[in-house]
Amino acid sequence: MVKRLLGALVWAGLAGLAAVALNVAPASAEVFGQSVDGQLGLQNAVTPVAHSIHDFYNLVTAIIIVITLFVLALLVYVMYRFSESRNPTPSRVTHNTLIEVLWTVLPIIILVIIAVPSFKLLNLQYAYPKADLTIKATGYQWYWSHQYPDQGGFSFDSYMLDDEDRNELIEKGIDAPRNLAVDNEVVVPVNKVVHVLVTAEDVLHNWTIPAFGSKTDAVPGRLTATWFKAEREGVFYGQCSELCGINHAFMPIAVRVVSEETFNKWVEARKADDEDAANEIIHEAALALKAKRKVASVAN
Ligand SMILES: [Cu+2]
Repeated sequence: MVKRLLGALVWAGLAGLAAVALNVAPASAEVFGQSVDGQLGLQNAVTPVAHSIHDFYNLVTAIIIVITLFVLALLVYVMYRFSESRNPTPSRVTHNTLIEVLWTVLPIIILVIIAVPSFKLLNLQYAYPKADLTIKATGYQWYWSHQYPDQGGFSFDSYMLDDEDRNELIEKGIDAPRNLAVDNEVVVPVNKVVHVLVTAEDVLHNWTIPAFGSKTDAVPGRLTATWFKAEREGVFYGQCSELCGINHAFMPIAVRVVSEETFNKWVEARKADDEDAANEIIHEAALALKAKRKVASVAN
């Protein structure tokens, strides 16, 4: 009996691993910072926190699949083996010490296996390593305002682009995805620790970038925070993730990760209050990145 149980457990485990391998296949090796058609699993990770979230997600998914298949196998076996025709006289046994110990101890072990990496991840998310750059994000109905307090305190609003403005960019060769592209992107340097202080002026909003593993409620009258250290250049999109009214779906967040040199140039333009120059620097960075990707994909 115990041998059979173990056998079922091993099969469930193998099936679980296969399912996880299929499920977490990246959406596309090329696409970062947004979801793609037919995507399975999560958006590609670009920060230490996002990598840890993916590892934890894979672990928990594997455990869920193993348990589900194991219970399914037991149910099917019981329905077959102990049906009325195959087992007309039911057993009157009510206790089995070994099984009772197993179904108490095994779930405890599984919970500990989940709890250890879970608390480690929680700790990482709230570790806040020393900041190289601090940004303040304020949610409004229905746009975001971003401020750079340690770069002279300049600030700007980020509104979603309508189709007309998007097409203008697309004609210049710059990607501007629908419902994600904004007029003024948040710009940060690559491989630097960025703290984002988050708040709201009217109702609850939520500052979210899935590829960074960042998701923080923006609460009026309070300051919450998230941090990230982006490992690659590119543009990473997110959307307000706290239902905030009629245009909740239309207040996206775009974070452009650039080289330190480009970042400094952009900061100078922003400090000089020259929005056009700042956005020109962003557009150049976008085109350069696209050219680099094209060369890389041809080389592959
Ligand atoms: Cu909102």
